[in-house]
Amino acid sequence: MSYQIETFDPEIFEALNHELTRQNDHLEMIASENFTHPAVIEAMGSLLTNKYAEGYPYKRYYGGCENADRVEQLAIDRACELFDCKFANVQPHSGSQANGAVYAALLQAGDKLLGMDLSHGGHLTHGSKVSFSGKNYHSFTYGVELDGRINYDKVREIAKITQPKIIVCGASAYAREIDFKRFKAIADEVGALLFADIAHIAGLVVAGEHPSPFPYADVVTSTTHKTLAGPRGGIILTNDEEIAKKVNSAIFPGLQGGPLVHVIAAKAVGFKHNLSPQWKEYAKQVKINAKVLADVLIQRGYDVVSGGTDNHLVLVSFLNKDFSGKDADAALGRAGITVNKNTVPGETRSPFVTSGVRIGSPALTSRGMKEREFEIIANKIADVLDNIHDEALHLQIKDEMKQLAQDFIIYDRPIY
Ligand code: DSN
Repeated sequence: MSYQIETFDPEIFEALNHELTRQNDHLEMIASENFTHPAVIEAMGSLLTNKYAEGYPYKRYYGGCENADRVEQLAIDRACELFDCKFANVQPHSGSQANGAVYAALLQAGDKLLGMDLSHGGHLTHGSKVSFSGKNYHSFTYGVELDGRINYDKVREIAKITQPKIIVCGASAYAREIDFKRFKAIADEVGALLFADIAHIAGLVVAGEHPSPFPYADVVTSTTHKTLAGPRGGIILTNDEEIAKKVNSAIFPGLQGGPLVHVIAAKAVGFKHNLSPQWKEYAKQVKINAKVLADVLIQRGYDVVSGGTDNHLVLVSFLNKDFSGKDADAALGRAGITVNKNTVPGETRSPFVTSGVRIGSPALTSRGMKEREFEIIANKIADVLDNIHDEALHLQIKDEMKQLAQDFIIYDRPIY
């Protein structure tokens, strides 16, 4: 098959082909990455990229939006059906944009927010001082205990002292269930709004494999590309009409201009995928696979934070080892297994070095891998970590992992 890009821009085409080889040959275990449905990629590569559609369906600032209206309304309706809520904004270009819009809608500059500390598994946009969320607002943080779990009594104590206007729950590196009901009770007690960022777990939530933030959270955001396996982008959900109106104004014209109509189409296609009966099986398998990973690593003597996982990821701590998360990330990379270095509870090293890695199951589960493959891979991860300086072994494992990966190919071309 030939593509226009092949002859029009051979340099980019070559990079795309190398990326196809990388995605097929390596084992992708970054917990926030996934393989999207080829139909999602088709929608993203469609002619809808040509259209300006500022505004919202049937209330646009430009003509010729009838197809954009249909596409966006379908995305909204499917998002509401999927998350069982009344209002959805599908225009955020990313999860960070979605979070920024929630703050812009519900806070004034300088207002207090309470979110999970980035180094404890939270997110930059949950109040980190290097992000707009910590620069524009007065942010406070809660964290996890040394056992890797949120202590809800402590969150309550901090909330009572700091009196935030909004409490953010949700995480990027937390392996246990989030108790939205407890967060809501704390928020109610201090008169705060509850904002749940479910970017990491949304794919599990919609399958009933993690409790839903509704009806507890006042507003919910997610990315669409992590466990949801859709296109790269964000969404904002709520059951509150007033909040929905404020959020819509905060996204457009507050923070963004023209929506990415091609990406909104891809979100709609992704939601259709999430609404299919097969999705529930997928989400179940994501959790089973993560648990196999945790169990094997524990059997092999590794310190799995919080002693296991309830979701799609496992955090492994090397606090008691003479190598860092950065060393482990590099060694696993040499072995064809892509993970990311991550801070862990009780961290002693810098955020660039860290004492842990975060390993996720969503992407390989999308490739069709199950318990058997995860057991093999988890043992290979342990082999690499046991022999962190043995580069020859890492390269040998890379060949073995490439062989394994060949039986689970999703894409046979870089463009759909
Ligand atoms: N960068 C994402 C993650 O890896 O969790 C969060 O935005």
